[in-house]
Amino acid sequence: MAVLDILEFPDPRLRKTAVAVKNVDGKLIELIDNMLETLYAAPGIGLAASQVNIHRQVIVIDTSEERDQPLVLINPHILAAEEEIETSEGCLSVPGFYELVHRAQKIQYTAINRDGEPFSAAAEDLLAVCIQHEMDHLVGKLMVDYLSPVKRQLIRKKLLKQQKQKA
Ligand code: QAP
Ligand code: CO
Repeated sequence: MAVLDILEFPDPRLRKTAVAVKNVDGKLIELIDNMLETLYAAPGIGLAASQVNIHRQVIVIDTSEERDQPLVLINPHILAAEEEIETSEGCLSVPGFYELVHRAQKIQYTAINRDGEPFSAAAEDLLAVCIQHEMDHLVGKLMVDYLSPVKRQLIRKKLLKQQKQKA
């Protein structure tokens, strides 16, 4: 297993649209396991394949306290969404920034799991928010897109400066 490099805003590769997975084969399971390792190492609660520059519809999430309940979503779809919630969100691709974002509080969704089996489930609160945040990554959308242009530009400048210092 390996910890993967995470792309950071405003990297244009974060804007790519992910394609649906056709087969859950050994190579995809290796990607999933590397994404989980990357998620736990960060540490984070959610990571989309787009963030590690793999443009396939794969998400890993763990919102559990003990960090022992990995959730793998391949080709996720939201069937229904209701109620509104405003949560302070972070993003591994926007390190150091937490901002309020409106999302649906409850969702019903379908996806394929790590064993290649389709399933449907419901999620609420933090898990529901996290699934919506990660699904946005798969269509090249970022949490900063929900902020005012002024805030987004400020975050962009600060991160670019930070990235230049690291390089
Ligand atoms: C998305 O984000 C999320 O800035 C997942 O310095 C987050 O795991 C959805 C992280 C919150 C809903 C609520 C962020 C780690 C992790 C940082 C993450 C950082 C270190 C973010
Ligand atoms: Co994110």
